[in-house]
Amino acid sequence: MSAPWVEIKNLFRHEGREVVVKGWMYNKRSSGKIHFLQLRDGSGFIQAVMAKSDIPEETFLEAKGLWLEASVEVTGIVRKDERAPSGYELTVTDLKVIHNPEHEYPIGKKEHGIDFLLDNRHLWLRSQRQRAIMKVRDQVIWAAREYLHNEGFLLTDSPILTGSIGEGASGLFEVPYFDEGKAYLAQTGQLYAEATAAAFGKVYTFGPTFRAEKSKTRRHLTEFWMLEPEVAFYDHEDNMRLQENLVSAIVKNVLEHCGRELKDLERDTSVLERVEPPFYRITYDDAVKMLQGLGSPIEYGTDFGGDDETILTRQFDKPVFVECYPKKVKAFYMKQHPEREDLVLCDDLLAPEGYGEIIGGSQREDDLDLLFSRIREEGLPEESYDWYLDLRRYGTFIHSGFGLGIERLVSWICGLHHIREAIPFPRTIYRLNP
Ligand code: NSS
Repeated sequence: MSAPWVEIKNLFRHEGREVVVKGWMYNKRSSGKIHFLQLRDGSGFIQAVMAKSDIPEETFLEAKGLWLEASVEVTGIVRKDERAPSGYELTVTDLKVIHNPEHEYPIGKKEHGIDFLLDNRHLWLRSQRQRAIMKVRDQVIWAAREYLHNEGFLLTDSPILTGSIGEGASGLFEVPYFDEGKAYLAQTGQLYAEATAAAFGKVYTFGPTFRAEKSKTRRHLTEFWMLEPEVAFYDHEDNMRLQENLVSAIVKNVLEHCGRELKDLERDTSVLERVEPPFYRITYDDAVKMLQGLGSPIEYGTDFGGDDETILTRQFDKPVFVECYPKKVKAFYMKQHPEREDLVLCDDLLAPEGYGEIIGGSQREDDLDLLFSRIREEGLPEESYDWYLDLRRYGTFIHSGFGLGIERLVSWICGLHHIREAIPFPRTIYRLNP
C-alpha cells in the first residue's frame, strides 16, 4: 500500500508512519550529507530531513538542485522532535519534484521595500507572516457570522451596483450602466439593510464596499469588506450593546483559535484578553476636550483626523465608544438627538493602542419629514432615495445598525502597522495590481 497524502497540520496523527506531503520548499539548508528541506503546504510548516545514506544518489542530487518555492511531493516517516516548532519532523524516504523553478524566487531573505512586496503580493502571500494574518482574517469573519447567526440574524446580501448613494456624494466610483446612465459601486449596504430589517427584523449585510477617497493613510483602502448589522426596534443604546458583544465575541474566538498565528505575528495579546463588555464611552464633546487637553489642534464641530484617533485611543486599555457627534460631520440618515438638535445619535467605536475607528454606527432617522429635509440639505439626488423614504412611509420604526470594517479589525487584532496587509489583494489609490 502506498503512503497516504497527509496535510502538514495532521502529521501528528501519523507518528512513526510513512506519509506523503505535497507542498512547496520555502527554504533549504544543506551539509554535505544531509539536506534540510523546509516545506509548506498551506496547512502548516515542517522540516523534511533527507540523509544521503537513506535514499538513491540521484534523488539526493535532485534535492540539491531545488530552487526556493519548488513544488514537491515528499514521502517520509513522521518523527516526534521536541526542537521543531511543530513538534514533528519528516525523515525523507522519497522525493518527487513537481516543478523546479527556472529562476531564483524574487522574494529572498533580505529586507525588501514595501513597494516591491506589494508588487509581488501574489508571491508575498506565501510567507508565514501573511499566512498568519489571513488565518486571523478568516477566523474573524467566521466568528462574526457565527455570532450573528446564533443571535438569530439573517444575512441579506445587498447590491454592489447601486443607483442611490450611501454615505454622501463624495468618493463614489462610477460605472457606465446601459440605458440607466451611471451606476455607483456601493459605499455601504446599509440602506438595503434598513429595508430588509423592516422585512426580517434582525439582519446583516456582508460584502466589499468601495470609497473613491484620496486618502493615503495607513487606515484607508478604496475597497474594503464591511459587516453591517441592522436591527428593527433597537435604539442607540441597544446598538452599542450589540457592537461591544459582537467585537468581544470575535476577539475571544480569535484568541481561542489563532494562538499560534498571533504568536507568529509577535502580537502582545494582553490587551486582547481584556476585551469584554462594557467598553468605555465618552461623548464627542468630552472627546474634543480630552484631545485639546492632550495638545491636539482639533476644533469643536470637526471630525477627528487619524492623529486624533491615535492620541485618543492611546488613553484607553479597551475599545472606546465616542457618541453623539455634531450632525454636520455625519451622514444624513442619522437620528437627531432628542435634546440637542445639533447632534445625532451615533457612535464610532475606536480600538485601543492607537488603532482608532473600527465601527461607525447610529440610530436611524425614522421621521419622514426630518429625513427628507436632511437629504435636501445635503444636496443628494432626491429621486434615488424615494424607495428608501418608503421605509418611513409604510410602518416607520425605531431602528439602528452599524458597519464593522473587517480590515480595520484584523489590523488591530494582528497588531499591523498598515491596513494593506489585512486583505489578500489590497486596493489603494495607487494600486490596482496584482
Ligand atoms: O463610513 S462608516 O463609518 N459607516 C458606514 O458606512 C455606515 N453606513 C455603516 C452602517 O451603519 N451600516 O464606515 C464603517 C466602517 C468604519 O468604521 C471603518 O471600520 C470601515 O467601515 N471603513 C474603512 N475601512 C477601510 N478603508 C476605508 N476607506 C474605510 N472607510 C470606512
